[in-house]
Amino acid sequence: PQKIFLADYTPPAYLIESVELTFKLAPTTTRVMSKIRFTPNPNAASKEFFLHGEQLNLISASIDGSTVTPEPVEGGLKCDVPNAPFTWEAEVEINPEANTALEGLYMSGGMYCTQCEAEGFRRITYYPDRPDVMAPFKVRIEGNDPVLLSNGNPVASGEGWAEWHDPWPKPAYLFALVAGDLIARDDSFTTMSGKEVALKLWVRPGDEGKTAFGMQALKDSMKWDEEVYGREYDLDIFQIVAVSDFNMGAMENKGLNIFNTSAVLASPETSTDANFERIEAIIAHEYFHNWTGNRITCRDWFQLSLKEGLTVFRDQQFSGDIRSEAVCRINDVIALRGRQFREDNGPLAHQVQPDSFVEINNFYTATIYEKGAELIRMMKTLVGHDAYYKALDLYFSRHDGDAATIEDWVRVFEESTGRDLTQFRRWYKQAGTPRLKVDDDFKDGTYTLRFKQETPPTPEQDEKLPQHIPIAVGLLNPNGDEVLPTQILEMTDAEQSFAFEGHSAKPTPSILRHFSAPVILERESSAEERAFLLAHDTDPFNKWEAGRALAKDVLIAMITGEDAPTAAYLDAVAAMLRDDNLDPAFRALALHLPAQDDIAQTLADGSVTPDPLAIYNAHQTLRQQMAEHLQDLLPRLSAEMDVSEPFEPNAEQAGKRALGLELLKVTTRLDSGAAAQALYDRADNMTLRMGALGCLLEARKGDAALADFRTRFEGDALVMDKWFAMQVAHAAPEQAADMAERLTNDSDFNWKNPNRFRAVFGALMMNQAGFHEATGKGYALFADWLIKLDPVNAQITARMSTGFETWKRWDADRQAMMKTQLERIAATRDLSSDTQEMVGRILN
Ligand code: BAL
Ligand code: ZN
Repeated sequence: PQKIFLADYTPPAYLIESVELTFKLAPTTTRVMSKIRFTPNPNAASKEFFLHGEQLNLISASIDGSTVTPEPVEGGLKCDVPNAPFTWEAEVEINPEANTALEGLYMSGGMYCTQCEAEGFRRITYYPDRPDVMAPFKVRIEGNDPVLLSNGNPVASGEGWAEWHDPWPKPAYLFALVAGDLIARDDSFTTMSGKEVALKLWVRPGDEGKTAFGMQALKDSMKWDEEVYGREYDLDIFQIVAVSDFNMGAMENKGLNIFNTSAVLASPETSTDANFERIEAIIAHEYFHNWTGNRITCRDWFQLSLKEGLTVFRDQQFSGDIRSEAVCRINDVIALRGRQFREDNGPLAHQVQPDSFVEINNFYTATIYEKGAELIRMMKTLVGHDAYYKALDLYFSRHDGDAATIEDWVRVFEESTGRDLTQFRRWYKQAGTPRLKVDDDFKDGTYTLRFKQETPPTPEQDEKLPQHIPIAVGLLNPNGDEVLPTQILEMTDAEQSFAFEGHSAKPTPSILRHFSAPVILERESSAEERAFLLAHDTDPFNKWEAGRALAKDVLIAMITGEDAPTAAYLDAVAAMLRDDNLDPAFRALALHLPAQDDIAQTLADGSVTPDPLAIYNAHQTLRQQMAEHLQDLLPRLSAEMDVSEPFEPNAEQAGKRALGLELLKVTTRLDSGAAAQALYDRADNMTLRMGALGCLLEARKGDAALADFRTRFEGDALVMDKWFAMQVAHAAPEQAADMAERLTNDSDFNWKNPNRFRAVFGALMMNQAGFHEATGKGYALFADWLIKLDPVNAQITARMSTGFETWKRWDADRQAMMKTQLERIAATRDLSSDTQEMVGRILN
């Protein structure tokens, strides 16, 4: 496979004035007719006419009406063309039914759908499939399906045909087509300038009952983007389609978003609170792309974070505004640490703006998305609220209609705010998570914080320069009163001190409030100080962080055989739980133990080889100690968390359920699952049902509930995904791989469906002690299935190969076993370039 370099970017040789496509749909022999008006690009040096094309059967081609015979070349075709505007026409045949990669035009359960980002359009017809070639599209679809959809506004339709027109120039990756037997939830939205927009959420018959929440989330998103960013929708209609076989969560095609069913269908009986929250965020995310991604798109795929980082940041803001900001921020940071820090501290670490790639599909990563969002957040913190929105206004007005770059984005901020962001640009170009070491000093009333920053080497980047880090700091006096409200310290040097004068006693610092930068804070701290901050910090993020740090101290001390501050932790948790002024959602988060992966990474960071079983056992022990310590509190608190009102997926009810279920986990350690079984039996919503089932599985008492769960939900694919995933997620370490294997033999294990494959193998990856079980059977099983999936769906295979990305973290035996499996995958005949790239990078 060939590497592509950012430095090699050249403008397209030809631009497009208009595109007309006609689809004659047939499952194995779809014909696509294209009529494209090209014009030479005056800014391009090259005059070579190259069109991308993969797996296409060219039937005919002509230029200005004269038949031509293009030259087939690697990845497409070339042709001699006039040195003036011309019309290219072509007819190709494609086979949607044979398309298991789910890129381009494919079939999902008898319905036609498309996925074109990043490079799927070249599997539909010959085209300059690069994001900087933008054009308005007219599409005619002919087919037997009752519903025929494409981007933009409907023009006309009749029996067996429909025509669509998208007036907004767009790159091919935003093209979409859907045809099938679908049913719509209809609604409408009046934009801020009074324009009526028709809204349609299309699903398969039978799923209509799961569309109300998604529609409401869409309307909330449209309103929010008007109110907060001044962005109005720009077509007569906005449509969402739910599809069962989909590689991603969802896709922001102009005016016609296509969603994985798991990211849009919701009902209380089948979806958990976490599902509702995720669905709301993804609907918002895809909708927000209409401006940050579609109206302003990316010049090339090295700029992917331009649209993804910004759009994730916007969806995080949205969720924070309509739910609890503090709880959303904590959850976002948990996800960032769990995925992005793991990536950034292993062989797959890469820049937010990469310099090169082989397969762009491999760069839809937590670094591009979540770290990218953190960079936007830091820019906002540095310039302030008003300046941020002023810069965004300039970005939208200056770059509307452009295929822009990250450099364009940063320059807008510089020009709008007058700040020099030269050093800040390093965040886009330096991979790796900075370590921020802090110590302090108190003398003559002056309190001093001394910071040192260092970013460890990452692949192909040994040397790192200091980053521009916004550090939000507050100070508390010994009584727990805040004596310095949050200030933003700007660290730009490798070492830097900040002094705070006029303190009569040494204050306690609250550092990196709100997680103001994506760094790992390293500070020696006592259990007393952590407990003090958990009790008194006014910043909810750092209040939670103090409890988490204390829990980590306990777990790590248990593992390394040192004195664990268990009593201090348990007392602090009990005090926090008793505080009825605290949001139940916050208390639930504070009760949640740090992930086992997080503990492993912290140990490895400190040059201690982690033992997955020892980490698992420490978790178990601490949970048991928690149960014994908290048992007096449990009955009252659990009763208070009962929600008597009808189910609503709002933050308030969800918070109560979350805390109730955290308490149930604790209770289950004392009653062997009696309360969990009772809850399972009376649960009328999926949040409680699944929470109770999880507890029963942990107590190894889940057989009856599991059987009942299957009987209830056998025909519901999304719920059956949960049934598969939970059994692996909650399996004991020595049983997880066997369980996964057994489930692959289940008649409902439809492994070509990405959701089902991920349910089993995603859960195995996440069950750390199970995946890393000492005999290596988890590794072997996982590799077997990646090898099997690769020829069917390379994108999912490559993405899931990240299960092996931590291999260098573990002991010599495990390293050797993981390496053996990685090499076995790498040696597979005809391995996709996607998986080759990933496995190669993991091994290096
Ligand atoms: N653009 C791919 C799906 C998403 O990030 O919205
Ligand atoms: Zn996105």
